[in-house]
Parts: sequence; structure tokens; C-alpha cells
Amino acid sequence: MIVALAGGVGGGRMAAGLSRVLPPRGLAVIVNTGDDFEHLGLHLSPDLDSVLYTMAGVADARRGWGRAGESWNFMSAIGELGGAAWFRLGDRDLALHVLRTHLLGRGLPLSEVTRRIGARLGVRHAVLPMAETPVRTRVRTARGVLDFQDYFVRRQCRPRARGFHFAGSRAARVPRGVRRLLVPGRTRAVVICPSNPYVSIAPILSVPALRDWMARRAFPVVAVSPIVGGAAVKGPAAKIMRELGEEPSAAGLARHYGPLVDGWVVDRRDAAHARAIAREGHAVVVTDTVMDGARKAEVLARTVVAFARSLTRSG
Ligand code: FO1
Repeated sequence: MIVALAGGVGGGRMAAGLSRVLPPRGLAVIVNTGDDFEHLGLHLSPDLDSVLYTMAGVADARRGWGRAGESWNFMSAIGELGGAAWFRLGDRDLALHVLRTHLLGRGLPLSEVTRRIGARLGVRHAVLPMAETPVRTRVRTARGVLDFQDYFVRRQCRPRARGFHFAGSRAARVPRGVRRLLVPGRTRAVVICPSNPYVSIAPILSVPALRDWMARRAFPVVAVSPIVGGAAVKGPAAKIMRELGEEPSAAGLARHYGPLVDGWVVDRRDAAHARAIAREGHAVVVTDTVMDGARKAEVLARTVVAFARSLTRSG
């Protein structure tokens, strides 16, 4: 079993690529829920949805979130009525949020709700929330502590970030499907998708059971750099790295993760960084990492899986 840690656009694309090269029993995706929030009475799980939509082939690739072929009748009506319009919900996307909220209200755990919705969308691989219980990313900024979507969407990441906090992570309850992956010998390798290290991957690693599992691992961890040529492929990762005093480069990212990652996959444009990462003692593969299309994601996934298998310590 290969386990991918994912969030956001890069996470969704990598997970979709991996799902094309691994069978349903060979891949599980653990997804960030730190950016979940309550909006207009609905439970939103943006990263779970990005991963599900991308794996199902229904994501809007250009926008980077939500579904392709959306209509926006709900949004224009809510705007007319004076409701909050800063977070845009397409009509088809809205159906998912309504259904999820309804099923959660009936007492189903988030993992089961995700499984049902994924199955209806045609997703055959396990997509698992990192926690059943709420974990909420809060951003310490020059303008005070902000809820994640307030920082990310409403304020467009403009306030300078000083740090991140994941409220609820210490007491987080991990889904049964995730607990099974933590049993020694079950996971052959972990892939850290090219997701934002602070707001997509750090919340997952803030859950104690997951952090301990990674620290005591007998399996290799391979990470795909979301930083290419000194900039994030999408999103604010490079800006945040600068604000936190880290170098926004593939090598800076390797220093950020340190011994948590055994093997790095970096883009051809970062060949010089690859040499620096290798000097720090990591295995490195240099390839095309920008997944602008399903075919490219699949090719990258093949490289990542072969690399992870080559590093497998327990055979
Ligand atoms: N991101 C935006 O920048 N603006 C939006 O209006 C917006 C709406 C939205 C609706 C549903 C959804 O699942 C995601 C949405 N996102 C939007 C993206 C999302 O908030 C962030 O990209 C992720 O939380 C970060 O990974």
C-alpha cells in the first residue's frame, strides 16, 4: 500500500496520477481537513473536495477549485439577498456541501460521508480525511490570528504570516481507515504530494498518531516539491516561506522537512537545487513535475512510485 498525503490542487493532481498507476487496494490518500469550515450553515471540506473532484475527473483545472462546467445561480441569488458572497459556491458544488452536512447531521463520520460521495463520483481508491473530529488551521499574522479561509480566500493571503496553529489536532480522532494504515508493515511508502507544506501537509502531520507513525517508520517517504524555479506552481507557498524566513526553493523545502523525507522529486528547472539536496544526504530524482494535464500527472506518478519502491527499506 502506498499512502499519499495531500491537500489542494497539487495534492489532487498527484493523487489522481497515482490512482491511474496503482490499483484501488494499492493506494490510500490521507487528506488535510485543517481548512474545513462552517459556511452558511454548511460543512465545507475544500481539500477533500479538490482531491475527490480531481480523481473523479470533474475538477475545474483552470480555477483550481470546485467543479468544471459550473453554474452560479445560487451565488447570484445569495448575493441579491445580502448573504456572504466572498466564498464562491457553484451550484453543483453546493449539492455536495448540502449532502455532506445532511449526512454529518445524521451522525455519519466524515470518513464515511467522504467514502459515499467518492463512490458516487466514481472514485475507487480510498480517500480519507486526516481526522474525524474538527481540526482548524489558524494563521498568526501581522493582523492577528485569522481563521484559515478568512486568511486564504477573503484576504487573499495578504496579511504577513507569522505561524500556523492547528486547533483540535492534539485530541483529533483518526478514522478507522487511517488507523489501519498505521499498523506496522501495512504501508510500503508515503508520498508527500506537491501540496503547500504549511497549510496542507503540516496540519496532517500535526495529528499525533500520524506524526508518530512517520517518525517511527520503516518505510521510505518521497516528497514532490511544490516549489519550481523559486515559485509555487500554484498558491502562496513561496510567499509564506519567505515570510517565515525560509528560502523559497526546492532546497529550502528539503531543509524545511529535514529527515522526515528520504527521497525528493524536483523539477528539471531545479537541477542545481537537486545537487544541494543530494549533498544533504537525500536521494533525488529530477524530472518534469508540473502536472498540467492528466497524462503528465500519470507520468510523474509512475516516476514517483518507481522511486519510492527503489527506496523501500523492508524490501
Ligand atoms: N478559493 C478561492 O480563492 N475563492 C473561492 O471563492 C473559493 C471557493 C471554494 C469553494 C469550494 C471549495 O471546495 C473550494 C473553494 N476555494 C476557493 C478553494 C479553497 O478554499 C482553497 O484553495 C483551499 O482551502 C486551500 O487548499
